[in-house]
Amino acid sequence: MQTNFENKVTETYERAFRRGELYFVESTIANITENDIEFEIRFAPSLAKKPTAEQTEESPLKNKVDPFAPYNQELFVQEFENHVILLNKFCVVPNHILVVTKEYEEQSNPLNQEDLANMWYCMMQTKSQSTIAFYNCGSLSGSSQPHKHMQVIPLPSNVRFSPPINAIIYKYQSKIPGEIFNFSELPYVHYVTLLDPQQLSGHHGHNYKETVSQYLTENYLSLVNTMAEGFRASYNFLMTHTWMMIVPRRSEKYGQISVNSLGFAGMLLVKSEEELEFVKNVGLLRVLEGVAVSKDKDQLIDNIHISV
Ligand code: B4P
Repeated sequence: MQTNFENKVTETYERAFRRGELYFVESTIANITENDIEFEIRFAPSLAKKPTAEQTEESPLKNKVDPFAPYNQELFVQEFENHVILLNKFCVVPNHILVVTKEYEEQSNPLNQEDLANMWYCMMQTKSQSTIAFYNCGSLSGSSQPHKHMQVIPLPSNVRFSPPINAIIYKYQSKIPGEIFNFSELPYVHYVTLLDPQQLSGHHGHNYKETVSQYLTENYLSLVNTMAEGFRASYNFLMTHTWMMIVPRRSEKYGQISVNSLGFAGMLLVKSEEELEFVKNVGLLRVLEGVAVSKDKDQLIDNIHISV
């Protein structure tokens, strides 16, 4: 059964779509398996026509309009004290939502307790499907809008490992919640922590939102603080019901392929046949390693040296 929140999201989505205020972008999925992970490559050719941030910067519209202030009322779902929940105007997956700050804040700012509380709220209120929340932080993280926004997308429930990166999580179930570790299967620097189901269950006092968001914030900050200081300006943050991950970035693209947080969940988006072939030939992990920081010691030392 759907929650009131889900009903509101679906109604808003359908109405905005009917009225031409929201675009559902058709895509097909190709799978490629590397290091025991069955990655999903989403091929969405019509997105290639959408102007990129780079193109927009070079165009006469240099002072880009902020799409979130004012936001399109047709995409509005709900408001909180400091955030609004909007539907994503260009979605590849239906009911993709954005948690946007009401006042302008930079997309390179770290998340605060209220950001995490409202991301978690959207995840908890989506009961009929699993979800993943993410934040493309900073200019190299794959973000195209500088106004602070977090995102939550529903995941397919008929797929065994959803998101695909979950295929390796089970090997790390003995890790203690709160402990920071990384997956040996991945060639790039990243930090993961498992979330404690007890801390998230609401058994800790009556102020559920406050205690849970405090717990999420502590875990998020310990991931951020584990990154070398110079990397804290651009990174991807991902959160599911059971884990959080952070991936420092050193470039936005590998070749033509722009990667956002979902790439590190094992879900990569490509916009042309050439990009699809490129990823198949080069290898998906190599693309991800190319935009992140390689675990290769020389590169790591080099990057830390440059960034401090
Ligand atoms: P950002 O954090 O700035 O960047 P992004 O998610 O990587 O999306 P981008 O804009 O770069 O789009 P792309 O073609 O790569 O997020 C900005 C968000 O605001 C986006 O969701 C954007 O669509 C949305 N937006 C822009 N104008 C808006 C407006 N006027 N009102 C409301 N929302 C507005 O990717 C296209 C879409 O596919 C993105 O939504 C992206 O998140 C999503 N996507 C990428 N990989 C995916 C995958 N593997 N599976 C499913 N979806 C995927």
